[in-house]
Amino acid sequence: MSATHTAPARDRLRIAIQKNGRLAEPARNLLTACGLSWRQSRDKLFCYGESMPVDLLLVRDDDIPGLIADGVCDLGIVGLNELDEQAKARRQMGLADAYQPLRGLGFGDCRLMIAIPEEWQWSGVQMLQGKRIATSYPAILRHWLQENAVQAQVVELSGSVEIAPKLGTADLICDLVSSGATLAANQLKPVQTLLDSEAVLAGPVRELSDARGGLIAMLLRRMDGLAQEQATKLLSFRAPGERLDALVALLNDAGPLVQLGERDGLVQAQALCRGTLTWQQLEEFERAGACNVVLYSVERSLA
Ligand code: PRT
Ligand code: ZN
Repeated sequence: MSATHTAPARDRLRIAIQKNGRLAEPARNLLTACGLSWRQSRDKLFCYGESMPVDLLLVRDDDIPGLIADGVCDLGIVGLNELDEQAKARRQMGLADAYQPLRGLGFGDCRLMIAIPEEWQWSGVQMLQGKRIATSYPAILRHWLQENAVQAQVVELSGSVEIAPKLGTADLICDLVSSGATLAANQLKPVQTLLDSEAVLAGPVRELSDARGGLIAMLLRRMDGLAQEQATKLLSFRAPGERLDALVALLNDAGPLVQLGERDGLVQAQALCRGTLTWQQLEEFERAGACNVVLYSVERSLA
């Protein structure tokens, strides 16, 4: 009997995304922007890919890592928090890695944080010694406690973690935070980050060798293209010709400057810029001699 297990080859790719919830719509929008379309409506569990052989499975986010591990789906869009929790739980059970984040997707940002009652003074990790910590992320929390040599009791809850201190079932919590409003409403304050999270595209640990491998490569290329487009801006401005070099030097990662002509002693110029430009950077640009400064979004670029 062979010791190696070979998954049956499939020629259609299957992606698991959240059916309802915070990541459902942005995940679908991202895949649509990558040129995918489906036959079924959004409330169905399975969407058959029309433009490409890429099908969707609409599920609960908690199920996504397991679906990839079992080979039911090839890719998934899920919070790094969920993926990392299940990956660490597998390791703690002695199981091999079964999935990995392939790309950060730039939405669903949040942080997994330790939060303590407002009236406590945070004096560092060691003050957690002997405390009861409520969380829905027991594997990440246990791993972190161990790394910091802290012995604490992990109280595992599937929801409403933030009310545990009030109910007396825990002393403090470890939960996801985005605006911080939920913590404040429960008289808790965030003091320590365990994980910076965002939605990720998760995939198998080994590349797939059948047709699905090519489909994944194409999807990744399109996602990278989209990310680059979103990060590219066109900066347009007017400035005295002798100030142009100094002005371009202020822009990090700007493409070649294009001069569109001169009027009233000022050159009309444009440059493609990668990354974000803050208000402060634009104001500094103006102080250095530029006027009529406008920053445009770029729809498509072959530059
Ligand atoms: O039904 P299903 O199981 O699929 O959905 P779910 O209810 O488990 O997940 P959902 O839709 O709430 O979240 C999906 C993913 O969104 C999470 O796994 C995170 O990756 C990401 N995300 C981003 C968040 C938040 N921000 C967030 N703020 N997930 C949850 N929260 C919760 C948090 O747990 C806390 O209760 O919002 C509250 C805190 O928010 P603030 O703004 O008050 O700090
Ligand atoms: Zn869930």
